Amino acid sequence: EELRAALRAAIDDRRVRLAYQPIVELDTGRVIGLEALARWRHEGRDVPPDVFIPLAERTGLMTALTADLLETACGRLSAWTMRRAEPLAVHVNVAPSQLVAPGFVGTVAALVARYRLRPGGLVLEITESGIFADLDAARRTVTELRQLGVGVSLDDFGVGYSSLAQLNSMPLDSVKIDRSFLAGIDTDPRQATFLHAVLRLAEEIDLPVVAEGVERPAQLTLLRALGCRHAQGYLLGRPVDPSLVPGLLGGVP
Ligand code: G
Ligand code: G
Ligand code: MN
Ligand code: NA
Repeated sequence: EELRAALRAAIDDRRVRLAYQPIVELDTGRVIGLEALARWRHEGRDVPPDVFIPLAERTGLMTALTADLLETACGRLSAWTMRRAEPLAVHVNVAPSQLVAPGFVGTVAALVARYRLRPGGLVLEITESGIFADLDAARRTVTELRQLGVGVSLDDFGVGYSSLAQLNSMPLDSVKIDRSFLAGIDTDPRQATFLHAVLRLAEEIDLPVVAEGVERPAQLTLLRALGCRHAQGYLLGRPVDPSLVPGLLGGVP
């Protein structure tokens, strides 16, 4: 209850921050996207998102938090792309409840207009549990988002229980392969075979893939050999403060 009040105040004062982790095109090494990850410092320590995101969900703060973080991320995106020719995407995680919340698409539409976001500039990361709570509602929302030029990526791909037929019926732009699929690929041939199968599957249904959780050079080598084009992970870049992002983009800070 105390923590909830503190979180409420932090949202109201816009003190929940975003760190940005690069998403890299493996062929060129270029940063093509940034995943925004929420960070909250409370009484001198970082409260992990695994704690405050579920707290916000449980206590009715998620709509306010999501609106605040989306606003922050879109503002940054707009500033970072102002004098940039190459496309850049900022990915924002959207909790399952928000995807089908009344007013969500309207909130996003207002930001797209206000910041004049380019198509594909904003990408929302959703999870299978967000999709399957209400499949029809989710499909409608995803369709509307795409009409606004907002990308939709399925996060944590492979760990859920969705049938491929259901996934295939969702107009997604990409999938992010959960890092558990990469964990042992450089030491265990069976894991590598499994990842290969997941990559083939995504290719089969025409979905671009981002591999998550690349920590070691050997994983990167294998991903390249398997034809994976985009990846994210500590080896390629940790989540950083927004002030460091222009440096990552190769521009003048
Ligand atoms: O860095 P990492 O510890 O940031 O994040 C832990 C978990 O919290 C991940 O599953 C991530 O998707 C989730 N998360 C981080 N930021 C946000 C956010 O802004 N919104 C939502 N819904 N989840 C987030
Ligand atoms: O659920 P989602 O994929 O949004 O979660 C992103 C989480 O993964 C964040 O907590 C982020 O800090 C973390 N993360 C990003 N790269 C790596 C990595 O290379 N290794 C590990 N263990 N975690 C990572
Ligand atoms: Mn994510
Ligand atoms: Na993920």
